[in-house]
Amino acid sequence: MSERGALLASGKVRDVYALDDERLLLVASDRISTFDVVLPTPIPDKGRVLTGLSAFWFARTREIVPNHLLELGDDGRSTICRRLEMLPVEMVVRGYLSGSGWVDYQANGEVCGHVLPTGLLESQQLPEPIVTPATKAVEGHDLNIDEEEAAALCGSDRYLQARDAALAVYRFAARHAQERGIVLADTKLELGVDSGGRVTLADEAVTPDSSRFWPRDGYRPGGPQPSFDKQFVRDWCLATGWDRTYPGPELPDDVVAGTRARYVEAFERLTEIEFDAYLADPKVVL
Ligand code: PZK
Repeated sequence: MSERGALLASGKVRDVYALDDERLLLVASDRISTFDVVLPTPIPDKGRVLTGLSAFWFARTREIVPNHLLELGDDGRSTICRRLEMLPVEMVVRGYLSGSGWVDYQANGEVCGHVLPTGLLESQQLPEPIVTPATKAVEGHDLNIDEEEAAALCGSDRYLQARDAALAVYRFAARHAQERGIVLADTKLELGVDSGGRVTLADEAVTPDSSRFWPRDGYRPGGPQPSFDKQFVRDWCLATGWDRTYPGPELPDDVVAGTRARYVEAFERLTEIEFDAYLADPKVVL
């Protein structure tokens, strides 16, 4: 047992430690994954960008839904969080038709039981944002379910509270992002229940790793949109002839620098805070 506590869960790019019965330590690394493979070369400060953005959204949505954030670390990449009883489903909120939503829509005109208008294009904005729950399977292989199944897994009252919270957070963040030149196509939110029974937002929130961010300039429905943060790295990796299997290619310095610049640009556009100010004192986002 280290002073970080016991490792509770480990993701591809971050770790969770149990500090005590009530608190967790979340640590975001600089690792980057593309096509579900973690690349051997880190992107400096990527973990800080994601931690800072999450803390920014938690601070600005706390009136909409309570969240698990207790303390933002001086290193900018770790947070102390309230330990929750996590819901067994992830809430994906989709404002645009992309990814598995587009795949499912093409197959039967529905996404997780939401019947959508006919004739929608890939990446088109939906008439209203929808919640498409998914069960937490092996990472990168979440299984979409319909809202009836999600309600059965969570309890219908809890499911409806979580769904309403997720929709409200998406609407707030999508409007904020749109006003700053970024389309928030969709976002995956994780919620839990605190010791008082309150549905509470957890994990990271509205980061480039949990969401699709598209540059508003150049947004054209009718095909896939370039990812704000990862397109540069994806294009470079594929141009090497990489077959998308482990291990991925090592990144050259210019690709590392270009990718870091995109993450920092997303942070600065969304927060309107200079990233150097965040590095000097992470609490500026709160
Ligand atoms: C919790 N994860 C997901 C997996 C990660 C994160 N506040 C909380 N209370 C209880 N459990 C969790 C949280 C949060 N957040 C979330 N696992 C446990 C996860 C792998 C790596 F960093």
